[in-house]
Amino acid sequence: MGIMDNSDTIAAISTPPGSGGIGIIRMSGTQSLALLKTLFQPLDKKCPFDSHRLYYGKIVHPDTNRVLDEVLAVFMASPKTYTREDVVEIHCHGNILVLQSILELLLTLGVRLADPGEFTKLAYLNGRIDLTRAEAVIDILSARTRKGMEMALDQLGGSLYVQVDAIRSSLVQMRAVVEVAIDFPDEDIEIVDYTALTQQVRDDLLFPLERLLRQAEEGKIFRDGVSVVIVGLPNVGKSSLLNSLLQEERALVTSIPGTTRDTIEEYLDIQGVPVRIVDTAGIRKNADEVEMMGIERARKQIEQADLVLFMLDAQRGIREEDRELFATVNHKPLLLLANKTDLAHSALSLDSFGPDATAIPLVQISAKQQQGMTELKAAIFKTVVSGKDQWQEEGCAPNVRHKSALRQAHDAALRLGEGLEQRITSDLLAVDLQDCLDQLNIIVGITTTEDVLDVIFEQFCLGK
Ligand SMILES: Nc1nc2c(ncn2[C@@H]2O[C@H](COP(=O)(O)OP(=O)(O)OP(=O)(O)O)[C@@H](O)[C@H]2O)c(=O)[nH]1
Ligand SMILES: [Mg+2]
Repeated sequence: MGIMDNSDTIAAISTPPGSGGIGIIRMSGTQSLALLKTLFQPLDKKCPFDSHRLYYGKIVHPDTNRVLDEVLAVFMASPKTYTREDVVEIHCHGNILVLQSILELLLTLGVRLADPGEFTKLAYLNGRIDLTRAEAVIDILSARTRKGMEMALDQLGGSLYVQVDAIRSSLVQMRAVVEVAIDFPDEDIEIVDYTALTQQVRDDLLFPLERLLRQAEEGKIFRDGVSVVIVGLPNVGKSSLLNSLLQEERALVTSIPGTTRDTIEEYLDIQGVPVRIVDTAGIRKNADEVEMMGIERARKQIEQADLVLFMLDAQRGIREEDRELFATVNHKPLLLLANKTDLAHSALSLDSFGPDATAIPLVQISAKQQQGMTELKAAIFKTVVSGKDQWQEEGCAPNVRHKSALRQAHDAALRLGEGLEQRITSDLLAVDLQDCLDQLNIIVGITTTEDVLDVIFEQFCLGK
């Protein structure tokens, strides 16, 4: 078996490592079908390899005739495929050793191992999907909540593309008007209807761009999630709360102060927001060396947190140490928790916390009895989302990359508006129009630079 140059054909294992019911190897490129025929022996000797049909057979090493696995194989003819090239998928048993042996065989036949995200990059480069849709694929793969998933699917369906494209169309049309005037400079004033253009800048550029920027703000929380840290003196019940929220005995709970030493983090879905919840070591002064290290980590978590749950013991009441700790976290967005309310005889008074604390929401809970959890989750949601929950109706969530281009497009549209007000000449108007258009082209991937593309596709896993 000689080595052939099949390097325009790429392959990778597309299912996650580990064992499962099936594992899939995907190939894309002109040699896909020929390669499949080299190593696949269909049960039906006269197998026609019709496009998009699954055939049963064996993968057999062409040199040794050893059977590598019993599989189902499918050939999909260009262009109705994921990459728009010829694609082959081999559905094997879900064992990484089987998958690797078949992949290695393909590589010895001259196939090139696909880079992470390369299949999706091909789909984009070959014009099947725009860049916002390619990015949606990453979001689908990494979504942690149902809502994040819905947002990503909407974007794959074109929710963002359609809105950006509508603005692009307006810009192209406005540019045409302005360009006519450039060709007839003497009649500039008559040709450019400044009043009409001013209105169009507002209605067709500024308003939709501003809406997209708002959506970026709102969507961020559902896409990226928030980090919430439970903080308090030792023994107030922080780990009990973590366990109660997760409905599992994740962290050790004892009546001994100083039980938790390391930080423990887990994920929760709170009404669609992926919440990273962190339990920390109780903070106190006279701790041993290991506990001190834990306290140091707790401090770091506090600084990185989007929200701090400051826990108090309602039975024990507020002590000087609580006040001192409060003063050190007071600069962060906070929720106050009065825990162990099942043991408390009277409501916790926050008077001694000073005027700062009166504006902070206080939630009464019993971590041990799992009381107040619904109220707590609602309070967390309200604090992190605060007024940003109109997202549902809009169904589009530009990411950080989109947002920065949207901002610049908005700046260009503002300049354009000012220019129209000052009756600047058409050639200058054309510059601002083009600046605005350039930014939108970056979003959908018409003029996106190679290094930006690299950053995007590097986020993918192998085989996608
Ligand atoms: N009655 C009652 N006991 C609780 C409640 N929450 C926690 N406890 C008890 O308080 C003790 C300390 O709980 P932990 O969850 O370990 O407290 P912690 O804040 O994580 O403590 P450190 O890790 O030492 O900082 C345990 O004995 C818990 O069973 C509650 O709501 N009610
Ligand atoms: Mg603990």
